[in-house]
Amino acid sequence: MTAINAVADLAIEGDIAILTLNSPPVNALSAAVRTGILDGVELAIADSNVKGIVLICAGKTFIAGADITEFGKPPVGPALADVQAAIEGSPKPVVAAIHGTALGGGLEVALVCHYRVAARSAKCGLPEVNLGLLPGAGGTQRLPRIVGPAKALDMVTSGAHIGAAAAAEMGLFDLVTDDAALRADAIAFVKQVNAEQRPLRKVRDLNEKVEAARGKPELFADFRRANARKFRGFDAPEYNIRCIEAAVNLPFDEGMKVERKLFLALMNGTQSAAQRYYFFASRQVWNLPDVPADTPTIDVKKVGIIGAGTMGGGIAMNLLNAGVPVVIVETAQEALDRGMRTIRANYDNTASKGRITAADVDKRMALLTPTLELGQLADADLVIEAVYENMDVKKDIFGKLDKIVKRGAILATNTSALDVNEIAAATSRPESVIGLHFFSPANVMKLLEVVRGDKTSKPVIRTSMELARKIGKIAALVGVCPGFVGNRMLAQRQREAQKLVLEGALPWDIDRVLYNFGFPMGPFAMSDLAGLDLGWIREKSSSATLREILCEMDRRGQKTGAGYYDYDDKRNAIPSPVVEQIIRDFAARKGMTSRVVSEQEILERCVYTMINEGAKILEEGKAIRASDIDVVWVNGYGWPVYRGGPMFYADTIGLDKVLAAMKNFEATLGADFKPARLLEDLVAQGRKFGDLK
Ligand code: 3H9
Repeated sequence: MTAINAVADLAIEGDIAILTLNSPPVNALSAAVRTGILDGVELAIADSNVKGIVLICAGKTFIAGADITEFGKPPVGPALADVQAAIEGSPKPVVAAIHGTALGGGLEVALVCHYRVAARSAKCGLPEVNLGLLPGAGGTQRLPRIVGPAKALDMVTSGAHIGAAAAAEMGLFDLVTDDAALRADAIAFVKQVNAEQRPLRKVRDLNEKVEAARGKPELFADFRRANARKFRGFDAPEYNIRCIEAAVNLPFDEGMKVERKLFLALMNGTQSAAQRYYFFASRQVWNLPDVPADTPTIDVKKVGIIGAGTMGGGIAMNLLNAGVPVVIVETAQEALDRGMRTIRANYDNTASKGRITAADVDKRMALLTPTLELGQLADADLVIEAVYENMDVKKDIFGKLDKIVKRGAILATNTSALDVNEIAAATSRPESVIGLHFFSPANVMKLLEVVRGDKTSKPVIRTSMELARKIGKIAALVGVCPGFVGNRMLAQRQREAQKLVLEGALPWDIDRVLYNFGFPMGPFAMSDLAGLDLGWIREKSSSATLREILCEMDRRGQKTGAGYYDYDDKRNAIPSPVVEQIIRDFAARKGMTSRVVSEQEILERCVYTMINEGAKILEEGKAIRASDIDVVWVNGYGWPVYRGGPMFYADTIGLDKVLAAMKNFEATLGADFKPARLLEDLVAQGRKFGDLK
């Protein structure tokens, strides 16, 4: 065996050279890996005893793509295109032996090999779109030549990982084999290619499928139309589509030029910078400086959930999906039955769409035990309280749990804003108490805020984070403060939205600005969806706010056919002249004179105040890092990932600009805009949120 460099070695077995890459964690195409491949292939080609080459990887995966950490830095080492040219132009057959995930540049390297053999558990895909990019190493030109333009469009714009069997069916893999036999079967495959004198197939020369689609622009027009909603605001999907169009309409080398040009345009843009940042942010969030990964954890074999309402039921489903037995507790049989029926109906609905089988539904329901007895939670390892937001009720429940549940179990509250320390103080074991703030609908939303109380123990924190990962959530560890990270920042936006309406902007003006910014909907459309009467009590309502007035008129949101907006029978929102008049009258009563509010003012007041609050959260140590705040916003509140998150966005536009605007607003509109100390300090030091360690 010859070591090519630190990450590649070449073994000659009989007349076959086996080039093995070993660059943990994911064999990304760093300069060293590119050098290793290039030198290894050249050495094998130069060796007259070698008749064929197998390219294989050590560790958990085949090449998972370009090395994202190299992006934006000056290029070093050989260009990937030169590495690929050496493989594709090799006079001896090169076979890729694929296990784990062949993604992005990894699949593009496999596509210049003459053949591909894959382990049964392997997957492949071109996920560049999720980084705001497109496959920039020939992927957009070679993929449609194998799978056809229609499937290629799906793959490059979704970034989906395709299983080995499906990939083989599409022609991407030439042989699928048992995982343990991959190396041996890949070697056998090259020998067979030689024995049968099969051609050294170059994907670039396969023109049949792209030519068949030529002169059919409707393929692309239809695809764009069908996905317009999904792609809204993102640059990368459109650029990916243009590349597939180029593959169909232009000769290979011309198509490659289009791909290069569009790849560089994306790479140099702010969207990809934001999405690449988010990729690392979403991994960083699991890193807890004072609660390392080797902190002992508690084995969670049985979970109790208090409350079978929407929240409790949704939380239960997360656990059942992961195979964790759940006991769900209610105070009345009727509520318990209703909760059970809802869970069952949700599962049946998923099964009817073919996403799970009827057997899956039965298996999950069998793990769920309904009860009216709190005593049934005595041996639970984790109890999650999910009743309505009332401190006295929660304290009462935690006091009872303290007496019932075994020592060492985790006692969690799903509160979205209340003081976890106060709840913990209702027990004799505050170290076991933590907040697990699920977002609604809890079985769908990815985010979990794990709220650490002053006394929460490290094993309880670590266990909560691990459990979050197990049930497929993305968790951010936050500290106790009103609304924690997400709702605390949201409150700023809500307050400004309400104030802006009294100053002269209409709900739909504000919604439009935030929608165009990239949110799925604005605050007023959101209120209509959630129901304006959340927390509204008719007896106490005194027309004191717009919301009260609307609720009193039975305009309680989409469910009553009217809220801030009117709704037609297809639930399309229509700006309401009635509401406009109500607003004008209400503002007049408050002595406000209406003025024209610019779109820029709407955006700045709604978003900069959130950023400012984020700065305060960091200042107070309620979030570990600025990027954790961004993870919360992308996953919990629909912040457009192509803008990274509020803190990254602030860094992108410039903290000095945010500070200047806050100061201006403070001078005219008062203390709501007082800049955070951290914001002032960073600007004074010429630093960004991203520079904070
Ligand atoms: C591309 O290929 C462009 C080309 O078309 C054109 C070029 C000209 N680079 O996710 P994990 C790190 S764009 C650098 O936790 P898993 C990751 O940060 C690329 N680092 O593991 C983490 O580090 P740490 C297209 C990378 O098992 C560690 O590896 N490819 C890269 O849950 C483990 O990662 C992609 O977009 C990378 N490419 O999932 C694939 N990938 O331990 C991106 C990972 O310090 N990667 N790291 O936190 C993935 O989707 C997942 O990592 C994968 C493994 C599925 C591979």
